Amino acid sequence: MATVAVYSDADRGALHVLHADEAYRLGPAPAAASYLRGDLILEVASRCGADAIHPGYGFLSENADFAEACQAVGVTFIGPPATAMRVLGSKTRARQAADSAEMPRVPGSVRGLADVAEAQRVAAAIGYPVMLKAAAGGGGKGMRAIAKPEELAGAFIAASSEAERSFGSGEVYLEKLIERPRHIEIQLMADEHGHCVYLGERECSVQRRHQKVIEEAPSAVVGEALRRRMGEAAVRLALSAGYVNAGTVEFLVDADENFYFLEMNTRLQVEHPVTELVTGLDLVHLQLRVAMGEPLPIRQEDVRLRGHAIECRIYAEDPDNNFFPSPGLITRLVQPGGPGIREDCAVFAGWTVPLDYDPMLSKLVAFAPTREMAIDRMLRALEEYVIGGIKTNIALFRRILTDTDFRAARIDTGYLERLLSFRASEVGETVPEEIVAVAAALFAASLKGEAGVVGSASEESRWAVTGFREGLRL
Ligand code: MV4
Repeated sequence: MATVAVYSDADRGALHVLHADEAYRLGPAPAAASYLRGDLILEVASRCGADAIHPGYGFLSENADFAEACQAVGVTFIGPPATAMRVLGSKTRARQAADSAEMPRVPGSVRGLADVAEAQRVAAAIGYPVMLKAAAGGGGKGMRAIAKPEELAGAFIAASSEAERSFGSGEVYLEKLIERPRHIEIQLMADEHGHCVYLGERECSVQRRHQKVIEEAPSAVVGEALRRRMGEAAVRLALSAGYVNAGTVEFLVDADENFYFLEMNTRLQVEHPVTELVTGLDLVHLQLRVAMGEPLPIRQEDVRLRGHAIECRIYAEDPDNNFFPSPGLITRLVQPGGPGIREDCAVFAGWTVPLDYDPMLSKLVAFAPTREMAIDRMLRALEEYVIGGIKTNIALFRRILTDTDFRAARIDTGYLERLLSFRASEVGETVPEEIVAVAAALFAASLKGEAGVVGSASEESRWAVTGFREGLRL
């Protein structure tokens, strides 16, 4: 199949443009003037005679209006029908759909709350702590945890006005708060002929501020029976919503292995490679076949999971500076490879990472027979990886993958924030004890200004001694 890329001014020299058979400019760097302009994208489609548009996993990928606009001009949108996107795009409507599909969901309301009084009644009925969520929200935006009744009225007003401002709809609803949940999701693929299969789960609990950092398949806590129950429930929901193409059903799983429907993502997701590795399927290829109207080439009993896959999302960001984005010129790039390593990389040496978009550089994926071996393979690959010129989060993965709790799969959605707040472990892990001892002795001596050690420096230059002390602080 011939491919056509679209690009913004910031992406003129990007890798996807280089790989495509043809490429067309959309507009200036800001997404609102380029990648979010559905009208311009459809203009390009008509100019080059494209049969179909793959929306990727950001920008317009979950935009029902864009899917409809494609349909209207006879271009296939590689994704679900706009109607299914609309039902599942509203959290409250999705919760109603979950009920008709007999899918377990978090207890709470299934439609928007009219006022504070109704919120009080619902919260009292389900019991505190509770969570207020925006019906049009996602990724944690417009979400509020509420521990006791006194906090509810203020939170209700704040959450609904935040939702109104962010999403153009102030509709909010209530859920019971699930404590220390895991985030586990089921990958689905449905065709236009009423067939739908589930392709196992992904464990996505290692997150920071609602951004996934590591994903793996399978989850260490999902056995065959739980997988079947979650998978069959996800398929029921998809079929009842008239869903077609790739989709993902998100669940919260509590410590007792109860699972609760959270929401459905109506697109292919960033982390789909881990599912491809454990199922041996090419999900984008399946998306194309389904979009061409073909029946799924596999039945549920053909889906076999093998081995373990783990993905690290490599970002241009500085873990030592609050994960601040670190765009700029990549001066050097040494990419890992070898047995069991897959890298889906978007950059090259000489490329300048623009500050206009999410600074994800690459997805590094390790595959091995067991979780233990996949983690070790990933550690080996991370050690080979060199990205020069910009700050990246590569070192953070070393910390996670060598952490005792992670290796024992003792993770939940709060795991990474807890690890990051415990900074002392970092120094002990990377600096040998002898060096710490020598540094401490020198530092103590410098404070006292003892004979010969650093006393002379302090008299000569305050800058020198300050620099020296900073250095000793590691
Ligand atoms: C929850 C929850 C606990 N209880 N709902 C955050 C993003 C949004 N999609 C749903 N989220 C949550 N909903 C109830 N009733 C905890 C979270 C949550 C979370 C969920 C998935 C992945 C990471 C998370 C991090 C913090 C909170």
